[in-house]
Amino acid sequence: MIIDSDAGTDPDDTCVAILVARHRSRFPAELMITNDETTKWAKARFLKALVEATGHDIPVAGGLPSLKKREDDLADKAGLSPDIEVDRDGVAKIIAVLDAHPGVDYIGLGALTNLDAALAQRPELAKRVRLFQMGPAVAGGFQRARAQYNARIDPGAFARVLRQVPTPTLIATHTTWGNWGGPAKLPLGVYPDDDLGKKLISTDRRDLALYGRHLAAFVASGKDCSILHDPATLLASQEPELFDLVEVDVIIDDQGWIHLTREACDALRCLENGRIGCVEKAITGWSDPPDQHRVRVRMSLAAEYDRIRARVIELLGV
Ligand SMILES: [Ca+2]
Repeated sequence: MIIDSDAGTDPDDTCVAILVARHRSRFPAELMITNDETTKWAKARFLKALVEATGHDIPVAGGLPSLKKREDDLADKAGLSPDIEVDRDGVAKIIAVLDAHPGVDYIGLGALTNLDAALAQRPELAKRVRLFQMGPAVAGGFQRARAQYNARIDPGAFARVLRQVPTPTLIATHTTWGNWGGPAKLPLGVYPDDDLGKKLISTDRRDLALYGRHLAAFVASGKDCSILHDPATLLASQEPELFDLVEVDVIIDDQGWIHLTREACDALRCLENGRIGCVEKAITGWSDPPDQHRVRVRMSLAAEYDRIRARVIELLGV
């Protein structure tokens, strides 16, 4: 397993790193690599310190710097990323892990810049990648005007990787499906004043305390909560029964949107009542997708929010 994370902005990646470090037999990660990285490797420094705080050991390496050339991130500004040395050869390490195994679960929690670079060097390794990717959003079914963050940060890399690896699993949860007037408190949200948030902010455990400080900094930056998108994506690799998954053909465009093909719309319409609520707007407002490469994907139509949240809390050992 490889975890490709943009830890240091939204604390949901922080949660994943703790889960993986504490449960090596369940999540056999051989590498954590960073994407959307800063020019000072703040994300790798943060992840390395976080893994160390769990009392376990997983190799951490910095990935390619973000196209945005950002100097720091939220965790760095909040003083959570110590000035330590980190490996910066993440792409070479991805290749080494893929070379060593016939199949590797690749947990994509941000941009796909690193995997794209690895596959550009060694395209024959694509068939070994079992990709579980958080996002993206379906065109016509997302409330925001811009494509989902993980896809738009490096949309070329995103499209190339999804076209190369065998049937990627794309995990969307409530906000990625559009956030059309959902409940006031999101079921996968971690709020500073809910049961989990309060424990994180008052804990003595070093790893959870870092998560709590990160959450506090995130909320202070203007967000209501951190949503457990990334832990849900990690769980999808081991417990797919927590999701309603369907296999369809889609088009990935150059901005990071996915478009349903006509055949995908027809197949989705044939599903039982209630299963396609999350893509209903995309289906009713459907128009011809751009004429590009078709990609077979497995995408989530629903997620067992309460079970996912309970599982995360159990595995955190809060
Ligand atoms: Ca992330």
